[in-house]
Amino acid sequence: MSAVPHHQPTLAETDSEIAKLIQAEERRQFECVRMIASENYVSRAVLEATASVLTNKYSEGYAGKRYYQGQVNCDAVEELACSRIQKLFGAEHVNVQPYSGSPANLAVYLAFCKPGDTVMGLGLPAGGHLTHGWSVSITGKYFKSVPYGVRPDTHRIDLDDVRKLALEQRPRMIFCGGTAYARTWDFPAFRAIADEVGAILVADIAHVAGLVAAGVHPTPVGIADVVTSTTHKTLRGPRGGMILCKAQHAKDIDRAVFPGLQGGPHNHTTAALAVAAKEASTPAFKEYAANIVTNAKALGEALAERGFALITGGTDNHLLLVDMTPKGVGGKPYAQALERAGIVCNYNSIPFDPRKPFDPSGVRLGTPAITSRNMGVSEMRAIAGFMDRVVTHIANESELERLRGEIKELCSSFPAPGILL
Ligand code: DSN
Repeated sequence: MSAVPHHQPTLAETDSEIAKLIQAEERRQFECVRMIASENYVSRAVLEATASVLTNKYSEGYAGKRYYQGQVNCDAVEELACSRIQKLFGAEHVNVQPYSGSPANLAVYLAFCKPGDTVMGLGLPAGGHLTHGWSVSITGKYFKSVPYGVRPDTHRIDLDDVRKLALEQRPRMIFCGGTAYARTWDFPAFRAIADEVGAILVADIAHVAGLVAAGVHPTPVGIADVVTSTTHKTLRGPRGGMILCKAQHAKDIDRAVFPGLQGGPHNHTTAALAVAAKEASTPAFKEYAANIVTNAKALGEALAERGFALITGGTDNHLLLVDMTPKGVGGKPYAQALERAGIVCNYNSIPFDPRKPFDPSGVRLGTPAITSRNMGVSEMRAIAGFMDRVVTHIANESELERLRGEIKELCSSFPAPGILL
């Protein structure tokens, strides 16, 4: 008798409900213009690694120093992922085990801070991340957080203000990086401020990691003490996190991730990250990253021509933050109408937003996913036109339905990585 059953039921046979939902999601991702700035399409190769038997294995510890036997393949996978990421970013040390960006950031707090220590990061309403010390996050509850903001006139970070705050507050740690900031981060300037007050400098490059890898955004590696990131945004890998640091911090970071914060790493994700790092080291990826920025600028210009108010007046990276107030509509109803027309983005607070976070003034747009479909400048102009028509016809469901058809038609000409429709 064979140990292997002749027929192993497929997902559709085992669980048709979930299979149908996955299929429907695949279709949605194919038929929509996806402009959530943190999302992307991973390659078929990354999807394959993510769906592999590596998910079956526990591997607490690090390569060569595990707590369970049977690591011959998982050690090699993690070593490959680390060495590829290390090379891609020029980092002295890499930890690829964080489950995502928030745990990566928490591990950094654990490595360097004690509860009650003062930390500084860009405030959430100004475009920072929850884990940079925002009040509702554990990082704002267990630490004394003194967020910096952006200037009321330009909506850009004012480094003189950051320095002044740092000199007053003497933080243990300063975060730079954000989720809704469309301008280049001046890492050397943050380094100088951190040095002046003796703070650890952490650069969270989750949003721009792919741009950094491709040399399209300046790198903080070698400047910040620690660099954290997700792996699934512009870097176009699986959902996960990573920490890059100077060699002198390697032990503290590794101990903070495991056993400090996490148990076994997700080996399937590690393998998929290794694949993504290999993809990101190619000339094609460099071109892709440059195109993300070209597209974001083109989309911004086309929107501005149509009277959309761009926070900071435009973008240096992959995202745009748009204040919908001059168009007479809130960010949330606009994002909802866009979705009905087949354009998916998120409503977002703008700096000094008079409205509440759950019903804010803005929308955030990003070009990483549509650029992965090889859409270019002429499609950006077409999308700006669609977005304008959605504002004009926001209460006209039949016009939104018509637009949905046009957007579906546009998408049908642009294959999406990982989707075989
Ligand atoms: N949720 C991510 C984003 O959309 O920017 C940040 O964690």
